Amino acid sequence: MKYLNNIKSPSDLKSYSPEELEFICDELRQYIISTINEIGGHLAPTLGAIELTTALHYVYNTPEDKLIWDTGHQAYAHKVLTGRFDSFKTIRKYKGLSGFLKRTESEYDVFGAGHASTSISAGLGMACARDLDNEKFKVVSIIGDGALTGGLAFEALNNAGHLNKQLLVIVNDNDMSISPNIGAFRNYLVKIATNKSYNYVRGKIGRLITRLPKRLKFVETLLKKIESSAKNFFLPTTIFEDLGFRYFGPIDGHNISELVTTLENIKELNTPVVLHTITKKGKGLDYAEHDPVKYHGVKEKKDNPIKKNSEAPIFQNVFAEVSCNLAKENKNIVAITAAMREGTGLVNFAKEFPDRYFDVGIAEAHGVTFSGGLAVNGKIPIVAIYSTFLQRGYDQIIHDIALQKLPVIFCLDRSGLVGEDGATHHGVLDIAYMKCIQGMVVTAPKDGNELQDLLFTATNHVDGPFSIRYPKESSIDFDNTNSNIIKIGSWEVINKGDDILILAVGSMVKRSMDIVKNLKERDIKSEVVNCRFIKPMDLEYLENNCSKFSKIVTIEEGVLDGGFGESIAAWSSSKKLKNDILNIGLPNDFVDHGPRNILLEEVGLDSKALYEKIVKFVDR
Ligand SMILES: Cc1ncc(C[n+]2csc(CCOP(=O)(O)OP(=O)(O)O)c2C)c(N)n1
Repeated sequence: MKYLNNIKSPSDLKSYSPEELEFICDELRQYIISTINEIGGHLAPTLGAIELTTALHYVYNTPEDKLIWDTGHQAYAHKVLTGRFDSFKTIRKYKGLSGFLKRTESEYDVFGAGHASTSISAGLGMACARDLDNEKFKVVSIIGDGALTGGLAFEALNNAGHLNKQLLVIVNDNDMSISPNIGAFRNYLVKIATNKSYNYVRGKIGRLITRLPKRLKFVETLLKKIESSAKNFFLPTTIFEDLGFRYFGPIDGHNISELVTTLENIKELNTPVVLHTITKKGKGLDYAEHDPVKYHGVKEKKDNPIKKNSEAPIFQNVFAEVSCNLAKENKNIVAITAAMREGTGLVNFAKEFPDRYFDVGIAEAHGVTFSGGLAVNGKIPIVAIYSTFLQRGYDQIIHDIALQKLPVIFCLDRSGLVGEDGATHHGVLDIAYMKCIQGMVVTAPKDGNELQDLLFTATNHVDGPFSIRYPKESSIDFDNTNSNIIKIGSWEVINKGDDILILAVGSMVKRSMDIVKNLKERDIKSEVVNCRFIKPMDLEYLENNCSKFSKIVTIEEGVLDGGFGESIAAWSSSKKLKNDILNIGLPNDFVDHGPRNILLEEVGLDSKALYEKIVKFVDR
């Protein structure tokens, strides 16, 4: 790598001429493609942002000037250019670089990211702090058209237009979210980007400028003025201008010299500015350009499919099949996703029931309240959102759904530790945040068959909201036979024993069963209960059985504070029982990234660690 080897920080970039930046972009592209194809990670988003990243670090004086990336999945080139060229091979690996932005990783990652739509708010905050301190650095927030569908981004635009600070917002518009971007705002961006007359004039002028001999350089200014007038004529004003921003663009986000010139021209503007860049997701890699959905992220080459040890499909595939089956039987069932059609397993639902499928954009909060509206009018909404992203819709779950006892079904995908996406994406809070909501039924299936039954039960539950959490891993058992209604609040004893009581939740049921034999060999006979209802709990079982056991263990894949174990401890204490209770769960701390099985080992939730903890507990 002729160039990259010598770029240890963005200041090294500045020693090159604008013409050489193209070669640097080529190397970046080559390096990122070959590395990520080998080790896995987000691919297409970064390829679309290579020129933009290079131009930004070339023109701005980072890290004094602040570049704030939205979501962070497109910031791989930023990592490589900011001193992480060598460690780039460790991205998303255990103890390696994060796949998103992380302040503790680099001074160039000025604001952490992982969830979408945050960059304008964060940038505006920095701009205000700067002005309060009379500092002079520049603030640039980079946001994708997908992330721009999030309400938070609109709130920030509204606030920024009013505060009137220097803040450059770059819209990285590739017309894609993970799946094709949707929504009226997306249509609006397309309209600007594809205005035929303006683009015709722009193209002509652009070509003229590139052919101008050096001695006629002064004509360039004139031509640019003509272009600007053409823009005003064909695209009278944009919504951004109406909101108080100056708007520049649309410009070609892969034309590095145009990017550099434009950024240099607008750098000193002391107002809110939007620069609209048109990019291609997957740029420079044929197959990624043609199928950006598939190549949004790629797996590690040597990665084994999750099905390896089991013929059972992953929970997401069970959800995909069961939701379609239920929808065939019940015309009132509708499905809602917040821009995660593929991840949550709603691709077939969208195909089979296009009128009953709603992708609301990266707008979890809206998605929840929207489902409330559907429920009020007799629909049965299945809201499929990752546990971590549903945090965005928390007030809506309480105020719009639970308070009105609306029968909305929340399917909390990726609950527990997600693996390589790391701390921003682990779904470790949902037991705690759902459990405390009045009237919310909170469940976790032990396997695919139980997911099917819980979903069926949920579609028949009319008294209020119902939530189901499941991780991304094998569903252990799924034979797609008939669905059964499970009595609300009923647990299932799956192993009888009289020495110790193990109350296990969801993903921890199988892991508890895995150690029953080993415990028995040590003469510890364990009763294992599948606590599929985290709330309401099976009070009948607890009343009839708890006093028989002097030692109780609870196991859950969620943080201990506010978790299921606390419910058991509180119940036991309310009954003045004297059992010794061991709560096993996730630490009340942020867990980094790495393969899910390694992280489970690290936090002591693999079978071996569970066995050791329980033996120690019994022996003490
Ligand atoms: C709050 C939230 N919801 C969902 C996601 C999952 N997600 C990651 S990237 C992405 C698409 C972002 O699209 P865009 O901003 O246009 O970036 P692109 O990938 O097209 O470069 C989504 C939905 C997320 N990171 N955060």
